[in-house]
Amino acid sequence: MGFFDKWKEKWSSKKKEKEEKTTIEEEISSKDEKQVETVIQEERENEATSSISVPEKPDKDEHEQINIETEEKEQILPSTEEKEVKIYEKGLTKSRKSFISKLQDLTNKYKKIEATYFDELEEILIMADIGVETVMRFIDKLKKRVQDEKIESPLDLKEVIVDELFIIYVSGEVLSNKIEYSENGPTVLLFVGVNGVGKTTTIAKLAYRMKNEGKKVLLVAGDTFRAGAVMQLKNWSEKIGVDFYGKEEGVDPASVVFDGVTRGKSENYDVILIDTAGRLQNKDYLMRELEKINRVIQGIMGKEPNETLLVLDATTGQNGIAQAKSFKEIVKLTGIVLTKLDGTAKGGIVLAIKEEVGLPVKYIGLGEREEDLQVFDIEKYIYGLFKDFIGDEENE
Ligand SMILES: Nc1nc2c(ncn2[C@@H]2O[C@H](COP(=O)(O)OP(=O)(O)OP(=O)(O)O)[C@@H](O)[C@H]2O)c(=O)[nH]1
Ligand SMILES: [Mg+2]
Repeated sequence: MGFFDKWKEKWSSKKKEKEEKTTIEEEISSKDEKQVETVIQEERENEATSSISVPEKPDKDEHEQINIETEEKEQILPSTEEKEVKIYEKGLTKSRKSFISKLQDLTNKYKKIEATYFDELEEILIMADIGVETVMRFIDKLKKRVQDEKIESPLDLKEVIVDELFIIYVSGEVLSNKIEYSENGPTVLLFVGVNGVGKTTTIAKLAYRMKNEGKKVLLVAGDTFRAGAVMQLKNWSEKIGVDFYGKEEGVDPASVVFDGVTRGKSENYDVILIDTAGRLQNKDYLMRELEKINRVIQGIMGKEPNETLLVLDATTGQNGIAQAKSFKEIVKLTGIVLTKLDGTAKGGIVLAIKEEVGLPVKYIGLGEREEDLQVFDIEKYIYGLFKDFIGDEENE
């Protein structure tokens, strides 16, 4: 019984829909007979009380009705988790159509597992950006399982493949996707990464999420280098309705961060999100700049930023891994934001990051809308990727 069974049960859309329909029908019909009818009947008899008007003193029956309505709504409307699963599914479509359909073709091609099957599997996984070393280890493990468990057909290997890929992510060091919030005073999040990876839009999307959670958010324009970067962040702050602190282009970013974080602290912001310029071309310069920014934050807050998140563009594949390794040498990173997963057909990069960089992926970008920035969840990710590969067909 593998990892996938749990999520197949829970999230498989076909099964889910069927189950939901029956449950709702059953629930409604039983309520129709027992409760809803009575309540509606009584309400009808209750003079002049229309379904929209709010009586001054609601009686017991009306309370009951409200409860029933809420219950039914909860069953009909998708839960937040289901909505998130849909965003994962949609955002991973490209990868599913390419990488996963190749796995499917391979499974169909071989009646029996043989050496060339593994060669082809290896190639597919490497092409999916999983990373050569990880793939090698994975294939060795798979071969051993095939031998130990006497697996003969590629069909029987499907779930083993998914399980083993999942194990790559969850084994060894436990990587938490949780953001470290401060108990007292503002939580400071610093975003770093090379040009164009999606730092500024990630900050905007995250600020939007946090604002909707009721947090008081301040954006600080620490990228004073690129022309238009300050304005871009300011425009975002206006669009999403959060506060902004910035100075003109060319000003020392550490001085902007100093003033911004000072304001954030004195005005009791919950979260301060700091944008930076990612000039990796000049490592020494960038290192000094980020050190200075860190010193400034430490001076005001008495500690380092709660999180220093490296933003990586998933479509750059192994190049992104190289960026992560370089940034790790110059600044203390606490996690990764992996953007544009919707734009890659390779999807395996999350596993390579875990194996080769050793940092947790905290958020992923699955599209350009605000809700497309999702907290990274390995289970939803694996499900979103492999749902067609494992599928329900063998059970139906
Ligand atoms: N499809 C897709 N596009 C994204 C995602 N995240 C960011 N983008 C796009 O990527 C482009 C670059 O984003 P920016 O936020 O400006 O990147 P940046 O890292 O701040 O770039 P610089 O300020 O130049 O260093 C924009 O067009 C974004 O809309 C994502 O998850 N999916
Ligand atoms: Mg930017």
